[in-house]
Amino acid sequence: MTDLAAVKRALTAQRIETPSWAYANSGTRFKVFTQPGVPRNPEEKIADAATVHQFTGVAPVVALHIPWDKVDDYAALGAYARDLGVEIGAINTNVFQDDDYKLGSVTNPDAGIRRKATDHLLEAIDIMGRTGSRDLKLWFSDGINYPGQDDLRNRQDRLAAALREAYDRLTGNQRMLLEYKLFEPAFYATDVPDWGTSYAHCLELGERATVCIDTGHHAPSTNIEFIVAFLLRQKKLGAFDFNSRFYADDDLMVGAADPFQLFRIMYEIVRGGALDPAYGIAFMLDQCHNIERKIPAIIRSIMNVQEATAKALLVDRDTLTAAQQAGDVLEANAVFMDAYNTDVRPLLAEVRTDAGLDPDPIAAYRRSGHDEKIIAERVGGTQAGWGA
Ligand code: LRH
Ligand code: MN
Repeated sequence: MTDLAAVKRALTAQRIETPSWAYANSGTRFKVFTQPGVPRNPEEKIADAATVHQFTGVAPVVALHIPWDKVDDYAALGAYARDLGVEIGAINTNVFQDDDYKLGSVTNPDAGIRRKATDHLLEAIDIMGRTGSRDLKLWFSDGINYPGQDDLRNRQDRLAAALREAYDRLTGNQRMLLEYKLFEPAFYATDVPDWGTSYAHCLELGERATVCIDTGHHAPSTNIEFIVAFLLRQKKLGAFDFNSRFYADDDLMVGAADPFQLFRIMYEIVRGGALDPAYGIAFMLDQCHNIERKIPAIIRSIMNVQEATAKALLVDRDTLTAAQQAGDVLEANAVFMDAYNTDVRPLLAEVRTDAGLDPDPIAAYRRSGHDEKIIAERVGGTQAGWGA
């Protein structure tokens, strides 16, 4: 029988990290549609993250992206965030927007360009020391567009050398999250294309290096929950970049395109004993709200993760295990689907009420008039986006 009090405690303790860049303008190569009220600086992005935490109670950490969130005083930015009730989380590097990185950053054939890219990784580690962040999050757009364009093996050697130099610079509780992505912007071979490549580099580096799974970075119909189960068993899963997609790296609200997949992923997390923040997995969102209002979209995304998590926690594990042991295929699947088909919204409303929050964060946010307030206040200046 499922212990409902334990389920509620786990949901109350859940922690989701929101990305500073999701509060800013974003788009596609076709168009970036700007919106009124968008932040103009890292402080306003952090203020929006604090607003999301105020209405959800489970998002006290905001990830930064450098140089999009470049400031003169990162320690002061950390203090500013704490004053608003949030912590600065992962520091994301950016070696994908500089002209020098056309043929690669840390994998570039040119040693001088590799040096420049590696120095950026080291700069991010220095920033972590000032913000008190644990996570260095690395994603490399590095890759090639045509067979023969460069040597696949040499590029891996160059990548390994840069990762090693950054890894050896980590101190204290700092760790490295190595994100993979099948393609885009490279369209023939990406240097960290899949979980296996990230995992192999992390093994080579050491225990501080773990894999980051971005749910939008796989070939269609990839069984992501298998990757989760496998990496948990190897103690090499460090983080998620949650979003959802119908086609490629669409970066839509997590759970919007495939709530069943999100449930299956969260079930492997629960089954692996990895939901508790103490386990150390960073559950981050990595999304782009190109046409929808950004703060309510992130609140909705967090609610989607909470709903998938609540359903995963409600799986009757004893009955499931008994059916699995008995080889009772239909019963095992039925037990699993019972949890998925459970309406957990009343349970989550209770959890929020117990935490002193409005049971419906979206309705509460709308009633608050906060969107209208930031639209009225944030006039002038330059809106933040994916530009530096
Ligand atoms: C790459 C990615 C990566 C970030 C960027 C904003 O597609 O998922 O995690 O650096 O988006
Ligand atoms: Mn990502």
